[in-house]
Formats: sequence, structure tokens, C-alpha cells
Amino acid sequence: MTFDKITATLQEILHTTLQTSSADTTQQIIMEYAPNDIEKKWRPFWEEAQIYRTTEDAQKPKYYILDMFPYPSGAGLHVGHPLGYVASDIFARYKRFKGFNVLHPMGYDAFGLPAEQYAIETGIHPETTTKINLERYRQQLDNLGLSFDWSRQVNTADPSYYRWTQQIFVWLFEHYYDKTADKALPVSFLAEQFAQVGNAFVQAANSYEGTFTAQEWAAFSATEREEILMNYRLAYRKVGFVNWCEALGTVLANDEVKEGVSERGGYPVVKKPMMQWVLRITAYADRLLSGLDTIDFSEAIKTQQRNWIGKSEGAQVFYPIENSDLSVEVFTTRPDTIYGATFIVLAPEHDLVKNITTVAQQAAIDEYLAYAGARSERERMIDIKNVTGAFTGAYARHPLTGVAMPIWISDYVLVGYGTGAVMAVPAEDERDNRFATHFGLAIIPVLDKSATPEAVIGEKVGTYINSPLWNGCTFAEGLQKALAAIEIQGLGKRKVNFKLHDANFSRQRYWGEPFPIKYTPEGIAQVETNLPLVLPDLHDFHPTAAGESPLARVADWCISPEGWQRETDTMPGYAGSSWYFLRYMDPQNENEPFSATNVDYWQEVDLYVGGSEHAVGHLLYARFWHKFLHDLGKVPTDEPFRRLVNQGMIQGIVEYVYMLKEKRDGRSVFVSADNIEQYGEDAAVLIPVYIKFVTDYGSPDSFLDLNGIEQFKAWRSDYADAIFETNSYAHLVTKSEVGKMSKRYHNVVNPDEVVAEYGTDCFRMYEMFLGPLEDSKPWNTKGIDGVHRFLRKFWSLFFDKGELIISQEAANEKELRTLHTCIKKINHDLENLSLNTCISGFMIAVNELKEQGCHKAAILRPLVQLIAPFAPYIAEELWAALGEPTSIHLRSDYPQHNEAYLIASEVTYPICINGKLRLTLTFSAKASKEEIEKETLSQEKVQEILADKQLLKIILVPNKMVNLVVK
Ligand code: ANZ
Repeated sequence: MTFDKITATLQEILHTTLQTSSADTTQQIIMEYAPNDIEKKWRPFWEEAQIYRTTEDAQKPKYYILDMFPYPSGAGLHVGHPLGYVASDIFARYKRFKGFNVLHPMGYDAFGLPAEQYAIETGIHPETTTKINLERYRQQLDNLGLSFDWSRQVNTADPSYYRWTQQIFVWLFEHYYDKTADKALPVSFLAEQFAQVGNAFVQAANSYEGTFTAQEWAAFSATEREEILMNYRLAYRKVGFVNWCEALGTVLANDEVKEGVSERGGYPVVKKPMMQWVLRITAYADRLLSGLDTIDFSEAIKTQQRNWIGKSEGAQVFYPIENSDLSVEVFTTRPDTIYGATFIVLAPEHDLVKNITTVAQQAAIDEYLAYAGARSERERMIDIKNVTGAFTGAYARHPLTGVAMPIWISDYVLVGYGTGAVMAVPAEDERDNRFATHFGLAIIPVLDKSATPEAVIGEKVGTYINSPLWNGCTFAEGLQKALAAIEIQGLGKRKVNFKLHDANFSRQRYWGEPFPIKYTPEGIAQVETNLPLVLPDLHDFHPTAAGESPLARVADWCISPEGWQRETDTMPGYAGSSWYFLRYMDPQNENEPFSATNVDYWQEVDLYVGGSEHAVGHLLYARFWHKFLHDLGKVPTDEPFRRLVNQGMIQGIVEYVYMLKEKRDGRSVFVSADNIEQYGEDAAVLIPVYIKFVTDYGSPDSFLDLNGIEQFKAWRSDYADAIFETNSYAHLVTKSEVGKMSKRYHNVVNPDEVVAEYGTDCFRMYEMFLGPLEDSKPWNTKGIDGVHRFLRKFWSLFFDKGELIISQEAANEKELRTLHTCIKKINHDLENLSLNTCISGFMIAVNELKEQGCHKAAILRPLVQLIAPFAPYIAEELWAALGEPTSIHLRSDYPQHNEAYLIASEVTYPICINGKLRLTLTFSAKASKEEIEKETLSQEKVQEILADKQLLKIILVPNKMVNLVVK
């Protein structure tokens, strides 16, 4: 069946369903505003009629609106999650009303560490917990009136999905990045080039050190060739230093490590060399940078991505080591300062350290290595207070002056960046300067900055000194001369460096995609072609003692049909989420990840809504995978997401009472917050105990009275015998502030409860009403009453005491002005995703119509359409009340304003004399300046005042006021 046919059939089914059910729905119009009844009535009806089902309809323009799909954790949704979902849903509905064919899907990022950690603790299979959590999420999402096309749901942990994640991995493995073509090409093509010309002239992103000729290539064994090719693949294996967490039995990503311990559990993390699968994201660094200029992301996110990619241009320079054939290669962005280089610093992990350390210095170096090994990369980068290091005993020779430079190690130099070695220029670099000062090393100035005494270290001002080849030059000239000298004298070469690392892609974990890789007896990686390679069932989820994935214990799974060893690592969390947005375009395809037809239709995501915490993780990986798929000709666009909007966080009120750290006679002591001076508000003495009796946001700190204290003791029985030092009113004053919504603070609000009490529409509108979408703002359940009252008032335009009061009279000018002002505002604000101001726009309109006593269908009908994206239930019910036979959500005629209605036919002017209001006059809106002035002056009251005064001038502010200036 073609798409058109499917669409036509669907429309037919829909039409009949809607006709039949609307016939009986009119009989049972709900007369009182009872949100839960309205929801009960329409929800099954919408589901049955599948009104949000999307097909590839070539007759309509497409629009793709995507939410970042959730990891279904055990905690379920809190009111912060729906903020983005509701906003994108409103926009999706709006776009449908505007005639777009909207793709608005949802799914689950279902592989991940928490379910696995839980499995380790409880023995419950991650699949079981994931399934339970997933159902709970679905229930909660269904409560929010979201217009997802659930037939397109994806679940990254489902073999029907992950077989394609595995396939994309295979493609990455089978391709390399060709710098000349500036795209990914098949590795087979690379091998042909090696056979013809060797590797010296091949421009390819790689991690291979060394060169070979075509003859040498021909002479290599098959195994040797494979080992070389591995260093060119986009998915490759290498030994890397990884964050090893013994307690979790896994390697952690940098952002999973906080201050040297695992973010989860707080276990110690050390650096450990391990064979890892890695993705060569660095090959795409330039394109990931330049692509940012073509997409609509916030500047904040773009800056984070730019900094993360961290492109620096400079030079790589060799420093020969004295009394040895070795040399140190450094990367510098300031080759112009080379004459000021007085020592060399290596990263503690640098390979040379063990080769050059002298016997006399060995003990000092060993001691330092032990210290540095225990610090995380992040800690090393942010610690600028402590200057630490050790001298290797070796010296390098300055390539221009021949002076001997001591070689040190220090952990401010990172092993993974540049060459892991720096030429230290203490006169121009802060960190080098601190190091030199601390250890008493030489400092040679290279820029005379006497003309700008306020200039700081590193500022590129002044003229060069002590630099024979470019003395007297300015920075720009000096830099060019330095680069030329380095290249001409063969001391090194120009080099662009990126902070971005290739992305570690291995986890020693069970709950992830198995690698479709097996190893020949020679250890050569071969791809598995029979996909999916399904995760075997398991009962013990602990990693093995050797730190391998628990998969290593499933002996029969580990052996491929050929009798080869399978890879037992699994892919990380970001594998499945790097391409899910493409699968939604063609979710049931069994032959390929998505068809060319569908991806050509949907192209890319037009609007992506999600949290800013994914700035340099998911968003960068997804862009990388998408560009790779683009190179393969599988997707038409180079970027996956046209526009990105980051919703803010919904915060909670964190309320607490103070407790003394020290017990008194074995009893805990609580102190009223207004009585703490005697203890000094000092974290060492007083600790906050978070309570769940949250007070109003905005009100001053609250208190527990005797009753409150009893409640508190009943709730925290561990404090039942505590001492409560209340104030003179017998109150224990509490403190409250705006903070994170978290279980720990007992301030998590569950959307289900809010929906049960106020209804979905109210919940949706209130979430939007809280403030601008991108701002963080506190949730305050009390404020929801205002929105609830608004909805009742809206309802009362249609019904009075259970009776329908809609009239068929023609609308008057005022009513039309109210309506069209609202239409204009809503359209404008929706386009700008300014949803909070839409809600106030509705409130103004409804208040005005209420005052005008308007119950006219001519006004209410468009108003219901206007509000339908925000409050889909009430809109559907009132639409039926208006006698409409088909669902409002299938319409594509969103109201458009008519400018003519916005102009009032009459304007009432305040008439002032010397700024003082004397009377008001109403004029036709078409009245000229002269007519208004004439009429004003002819007024008896005005003439009376003017009788003994002199008129100096008349100020007329059109549509606002008239002021007569007199003397
Ligand atoms: C000499 C010099 C003189 C430097 C000067 C800077 C200022 P960005 O811009 O971030 O790329 N560097 C190189 N490799 C490093 C490593 N692995 N760990 C820590 N620092 C490293 O920084 C490049 C500069 O950072 C390089 O230029 C090098 O110090 C240092 F006035 O060389 B520079």
C-alpha cells in the first residue's frame, strides 16, 4: 500500500469513528467544568481514532519536533520533566493546526548504568526493571495530554533497534576519514592506496606512528596489515588510560568522575591502561566546529561545544635530549616565545619519563607519580593553587640557543592533550611562571611591555627582546617569523591541535549493545554479519574479577560459530541515542535503519527540545554520527538538528531546620533558625535537616509550632527523643530557599498528583505560565489555582449553571477587537516559543469577554481553536458543545488575525490642561489632528479655563491624549 492510500484509509476510518462518536458525544456534553470527566471521555476516543498517527504525506509540508527521550529511571517523572514535553507538544499541535505534517515521536533511552547497578544489588534483571519503569513513564506521559505518535516509539534496548546501532558501528569500523575528500571512505579504498603508494602521502585521520612504502606494505603479513588498518578506522581499538573504578568494576567517562571519585557511589577512581574501542570523533572536529555556524542553537551551547572541541593553532617542536638519541616533542600555541623557553615539563604519564629519569632522581619521580596517579584529569585542570612537580634529572637542548633546559614532570601537563609535553615559558605563561617561581627556575622575558605597564602575563603586546631572529617585531610579525624559522630549520612543523579526544566507546558492562565483533585466533577483529547479536540472558551481573564485562562469564555466548572469541565489552549509553531521531522516521523498517524515502521526506529535526546538560555529550556525538551517515549518503543533511531549545529546570523549595552537629546527652538538638547566632551559622556546628512541610515560595521562612514539631517527630522517628530549642513563641523557625527538586529535599512534586487534582489542561497551562521556557524557575503548587480559575472562567463563557449559553448573534466591534488582539498575540508568541506570555494573552482575552458578557459562537469558536494546542481536553469538549461534528485536533485552520479589527473606530482622549486632567472626549478614529484640536477648543469647559489665560500650544499624542499648555 502506498502512503497516500494508507493516509486515505486512515482518514476514512477516522471520519466514520468521529461521526459516530460525535453523534453520541453531543448528547453527553459535560455541563459543569469537571476536567477529569472530560479527560475520561476524550482520551480513549483519541486513542481509538489514532488522531496523532503520522504518515509520510507528500501533500503537506513536514515539520519534525523532537524531545530528548528519557532514560526510564525508577524514580519516574517529576514536574520538571514535562516542561519541555508540554512546550514541544504545544508547538507540535500548533504546527498541525497550521497545516504541517508533524512528526512528534517519543521513545526510551533504555540501556544504562542505573538499571545495571540495581541488578548487581538485587539480582533483578535490568530488562525487568526497565520494562516496569518504561510502563510507569508511559502512564505518566499519557497523563499529560501529549500528542505523540506512539506507533513510532523506539526503545534502544530492543534488539530490533540495537541491531541497527550495531550496524552503524560496523560501518564506522569499515570506514576511515579521508582528509582530501573531507569525508569518510571505505577502508578497502585505503588499503588499495597503501598497496600503490604506501602511507606517506595518504591524507587520512589516523593514530599510526611511522611510514611505509608500497613494497613494505606488500611484504607485511595479513595480521600486520590489519594492525595498521586498525589505526585508521573510525571505530578502532587502542590502549588508553581510562578512569578505572574498582568498586563499580568499570571504566567511567570523564563526566562520571567528580573530584577523583565516581559520581555514582563516590568510589575511588584511578588511571589504568586498557584495550578499548574508541570512536575517531576527532576526524570530524573541524566539521563539528564549522557546522555550528549553520544551526540555530543558543550561543551558550555553541560556546560549550567550541571550547570542548578546543581548536588551537600552533607548532610542534622537537627538543633533543642531552646525552641521548631521544627528543621531546612539544606542542605550543606560542612559538614566538621560544627564546623564553627555559625548561620542559612532561605529563607524569609521558612515555619518556621512564627512559630519561636519572638514578638520583628516581625516588622523587616515583613519589610524584604515585601522587599524580590518584588525581582526576578535572582536578588537575582546575587546581591552580598547588604547584607540584619533580625533576627527572635529564636535560633537553634548546634548538635555537643550545642552552640546556631541565626536564620536569608535573600534572598541570595533561597526557591526552597535544604531545603531553610543553616548552615552559615562565615569562609569558601563568602556569609556567608559577612553576618557575616555586622551583626557582630561570625566567627570560621575551616581550618588552614597558609601553603598556598594565599588561598581564601572556598578553600579546609590546615588541620582542632576547629573540635574535625577531627582536623589535610586534606579535603578529614575530609569530610568522617564528613559524617560518621552525619549519625552515627543521625544528618542527605547524600544527593544529584539538582538545577533543577520540571518544571511548567500551564499557565492561552487561546492559548495553554487544559489539558485533569477534577475534580471529591471530587477534584480528572481524565484524559479525549476522545481526542482531543479542545479549545473552544472565543471572549474575557483577563484572568479573579481572574487570571484564559479566558477558565474559557466559562461555557459550563468548564463542562465535567459527570458534572465535567475541568482544565482551558493550557499547556506552550514548550509542543508541546518537541516531534515534533517524529511526523515528522509519521505526518498523526490518531491512535497514531507515529508508532513503522516509529520510528524504523528513530530512532533519526542525526543533529539538531538551536539557542543556547534554551540550557536549549527546549533542556532539549525535552530530558526529549524523555527519558520518551523511558521508555514506544515508542522510541528506549534514546536521541533524536545525534548531535547539533548552528548557530551564523546575526548582523546588528546599526547607530545613537546624540541628547541632554534636548531640547533647545522647540526644539530637534542633535550634530555631532565629536563635542560631549563639552557635554561629557554621557548617561545622549546625547541619540542615531537610523537611517536607514546604512553605509558600516567596513567604518569609516558616516555623513549626508544637503541633508541627510533633508531626516532624512522627515523620522522623529517629528524632523522636530530640531536644527542640524553640524561640520565645515556642516556634522552631525553619529556613527555606529555592533549589533543586530532589528526593533528598523531600520537595519532589509528582505531576500525576497535580493532574489528578486540577486536570491535564490546567497542569499544562500552569507549567507554561511559570515563566519563559528557557529559564529555571521554582514550582509552587499554590499558584496553580489562578490557572484553574482562568479555565473555569473560560468555561463560563459557554455554560451558566449547567446550561449552554452560546448565542449565534453577530459579534460587535469590541468583541472582535478582543479576539483579534488575542489571535495576533498567540500566533506571534507561539512562533517565538514564548508560551508564558500566550497564557497571559488568553487570560486578558477571557477577562475582557467576560466583562463584555460575550457568549457568541462567532468569537468563542476561534478562541477554542486558539487555545486547543495548550488545553487540548477543554478545547475538544467545548468544540463539541459548539456543535462541531469532528475533532478539533484534526483541523488545519488556526485562526489568523485581521488587522482591520484591531483598529478601534473611536478613541477616547483624556483632555489635560497643563498636564491636569479636565475632561475626556471621544473621537472617530479617523478624525484629523485639526478636527480634534478644534473640537477640544470648542468645549465649554475648556473655553472657561482659557478665558483669562493664553494658549501657548496644543500637544496631541495620537490615540493617547491631548494636553493644552497655557500661561
Ligand atoms: C609555550 C607557551 C608560551 C604556551 C606561552 C602558552 C603561552 P591551548 O591554547 O589550550 O591549546 N600545553 C601544550 N600541551 C599541553 C598539555 N598536554 N597540558 C597542558 N598544557 C599544555 O594551549 C596550548 C598551550 O598550552 C601550549 O602553548 C602549551 O604552552 C600548553 F606564552 O607553549 B604553550
